[in-house]
Amino acid sequence: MTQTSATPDTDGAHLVVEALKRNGVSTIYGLVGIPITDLARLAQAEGIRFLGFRHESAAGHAAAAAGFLTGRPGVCMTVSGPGFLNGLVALANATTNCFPMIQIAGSSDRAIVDLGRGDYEELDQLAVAKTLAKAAYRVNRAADVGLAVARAIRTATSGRPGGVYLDIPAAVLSEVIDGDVGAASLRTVVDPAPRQYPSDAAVDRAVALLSGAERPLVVLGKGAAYSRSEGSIRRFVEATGVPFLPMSMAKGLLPDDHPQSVAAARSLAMRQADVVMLVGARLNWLLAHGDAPRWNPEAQFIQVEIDPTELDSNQTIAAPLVGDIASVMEAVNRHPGTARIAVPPSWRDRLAEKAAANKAALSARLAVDTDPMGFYPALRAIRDVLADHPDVHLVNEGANTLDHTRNVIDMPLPRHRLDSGTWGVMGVGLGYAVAATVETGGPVVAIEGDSAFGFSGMEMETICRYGLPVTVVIFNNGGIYRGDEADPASPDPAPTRLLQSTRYHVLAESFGATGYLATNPAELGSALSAAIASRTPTLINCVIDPTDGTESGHLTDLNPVLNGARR
Ligand code: OXT
Ligand code: ADP
Ligand code: MG
Repeated sequence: MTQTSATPDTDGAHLVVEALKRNGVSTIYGLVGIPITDLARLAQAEGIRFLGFRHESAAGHAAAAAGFLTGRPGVCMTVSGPGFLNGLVALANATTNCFPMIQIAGSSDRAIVDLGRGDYEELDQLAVAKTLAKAAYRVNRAADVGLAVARAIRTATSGRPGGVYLDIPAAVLSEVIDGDVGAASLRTVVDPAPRQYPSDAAVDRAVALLSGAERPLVVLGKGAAYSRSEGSIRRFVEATGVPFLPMSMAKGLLPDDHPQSVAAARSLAMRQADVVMLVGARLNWLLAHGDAPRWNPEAQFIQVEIDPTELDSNQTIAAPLVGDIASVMEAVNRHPGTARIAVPPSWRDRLAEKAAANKAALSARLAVDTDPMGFYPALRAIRDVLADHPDVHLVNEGANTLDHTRNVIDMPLPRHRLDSGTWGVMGVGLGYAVAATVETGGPVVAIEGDSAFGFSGMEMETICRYGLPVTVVIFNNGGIYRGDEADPASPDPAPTRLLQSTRYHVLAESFGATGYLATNPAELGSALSAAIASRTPTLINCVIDPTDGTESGHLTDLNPVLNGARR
């Protein structure tokens, strides 16, 4: 192309980097190859940090976690075809969890793909992504890169956050255009997630409902954590005295040891509450869809939610509060009727009594040492160490490993717990861990079932390559759920079995991490203390009694039991 201006020509790849930088993207999580290798090099040369992973799922999960932790879309970059598909699990998971994320993938020659002529890594990526992401866009001209990046950022962040796919054909990355035209095409998104205020009538209705409640309950979900409105939520909860129940990733939004937390009286609170205010939490499977008998069939629901189509998806919402949580909670706090909301002492006392009984029962279980070590004594050791490190971000996946850890380890700070989330998905662990430290600079402890670890375990090398302060604790019970299942009818191991003899700590040492083997709480506690203090990559292979686990953890009821399947 002939030069028509004083500014040198540019190309699609340079414009992608410029567009991202202009919109504050400072990190890309990805995995290079045709056609994005130079794009990644360029990004790094231009000051965007490029973190290279071993598998696109992990890179994508890292981008999703970055989105949750920062409120700005995390960016994942993948190659075409299979690399794109590997990343898509994370993009779909981000969408399901309402985390803002953008997956940028290079793609093959449209003219060849669209006629099915068999291009390198041929796949109609846009069509596939459309079914799984919040939105999917393709850039067909270099001059549209600025618009496309802006649109992706706006879509990922505004309203209900989610995953956006951006398809950039190789030909667009290398398309040369006039420098002035390119520069003029770039955009900066203004106010990517504008505030959305609730109507006065909606606030009146909700406050009136709460004022008449005899057994009110607030349920805090990860939407509340994402919205960073812990200040206004705390003011509301403390001014009214309403008990609150944190969902898993909302733990720490208000500290778990807050006197109004009823996490330890979950079933009772759900079964008896008469007015339930959902704040950034959906009435999905994790809340038994709001159905009896887990819930009081007479309960009336208030829902603070940014997406109006979520309302009534399970139960009738008697008082919708549509808006962003920060704006809604500020409006509720300002309402004169809020000062009149009162919680009958009998309701508080009943919940407190149940919580105390459950806590006493849990303490008793935690106190018993077993040989081999069970989940509870192991978690006691971890709990005692983490109590001195409130700044640690805790990543957690598995089944029993997930459920026990969630209930034993209190979170003191908001957005410090990242876990399997709405899909109950395995494989988020090491990607989430990388993002948690990259985005915050703080130390991370990832508590992983041995099966869960396997999904992203190779990212231990990534953690070592970048020298990240991540400690991975593997609860190695030799299996999916437990490690003692035998199948007398087959010479092969049972489908749930894994090799408990695996020396995960030695595997980690081969990447340059410090490895520990822990077989009792004392070894585990001292290894974890040393690991956190060292701020270097560490893996603790924590050997757990193979008989100490239940099928699917706390989800035993969801398993169809088939005749003849279990011996
Ligand atoms: O109120 P009551 O009396 O009822 O008591 C409750 C609380 O009040 C009380 N509690 C407390 N008491 C005292 N103190 C404190 N602090 C306290 N806190 C709470 O405790 C009880 C119980 O509380 P809980 O747990 O909150 O309540 P409940 O009613 O049980 O909770 C319901 C749920 C649904 C909200 C909760 O259980 C929850 O959040 N669950 C999430 C579960 C989940 O997502 N699980 C992961 C999926 S399982 C399965 O799918 C797995 N796979 C298949 C697979 C997946 N997922 N993904 C992919 C990509 N491929 C395959 C696999 C492969 S798990 C898995 C690997 C498993 O093996 P691992 O080796 O990794 O792990 P191990 O199992 O450890 O071996
Ligand atoms: P949990 O699993 O913790 O119960 P969910 O993921 O089910 O939480 O629910 C989170 C909800 O929060 C989603 O419905 C989402 O639309 C909503 N949400 C996310 N961000 C905001 C926000 N800023 N304001 C209002 N609602 C939000
Ligand atoms: Mg296991």
